[in-house]
Amino acid sequence: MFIQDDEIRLSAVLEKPENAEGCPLVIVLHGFTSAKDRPHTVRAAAAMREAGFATLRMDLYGHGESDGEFRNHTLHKWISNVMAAIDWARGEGYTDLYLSGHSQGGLVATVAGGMEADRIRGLILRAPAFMIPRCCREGNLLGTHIDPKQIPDSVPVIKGLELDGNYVRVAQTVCVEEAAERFRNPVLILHGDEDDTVPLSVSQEMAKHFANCELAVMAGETHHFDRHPEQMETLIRDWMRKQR
Ligand code: FER
Repeated sequence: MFIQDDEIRLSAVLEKPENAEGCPLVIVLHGFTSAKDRPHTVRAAAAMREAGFATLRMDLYGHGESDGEFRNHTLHKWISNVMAAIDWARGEGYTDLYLSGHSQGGLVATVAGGMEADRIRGLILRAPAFMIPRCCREGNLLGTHIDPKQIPDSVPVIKGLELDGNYVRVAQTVCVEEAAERFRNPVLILHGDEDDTVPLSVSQEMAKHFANCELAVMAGETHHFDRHPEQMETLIRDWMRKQR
């Protein structure tokens, strides 16, 4: 299935729980260089359905099977994609909407949640990369160093990939703390204490900016939730059952 964000087609998978009548829906976002079909994202969505929520896993601009080139993606484009998915879901009759995201997708879920604080009932964030705006202001992109005041046209990042300098320009101006403060509904953050892409301290600091946030620290877990996936599923399922 595709959702349109103007001329951009976004590939998405809608999956329903048993007894789907009137159920809430979670829009599930992947991270930087990732996609909706990665095992840890598929498993997180399955746990949400076990708690009675429908899930919409979507590929964002320049990722997976959606339109756009990787090098041209920005946080603004991803935020626009999420707003398009929210509009799509409302058009389908879903009124109880939640956002979930991994890493860069968790950052974008937070910013979109702050913008749509009146429409989004809760956030489920896995290893959210809240520090991307700060890293871009400091000129540090996953270990690649640039002059943050003289942004190059092209920035080499991981896996031989390049980003357009506009990625940095956009990220430098995103204020995730303000977005978190606008969001008053419940938030669950899952974060492993052996995450070496996004340090646990990033979530510990940001948790203070949400009105209603539970931070579940997962001992021995990494950025990709590959060590204790059952524990991740249990934490998600139990928290989400409490929301219904
Ligand atoms: C960065 C740190 C983390 C960054 C991106 C990420 C492009 C995203 C990680 C992920 O989504 O898994 O400095 O810059």
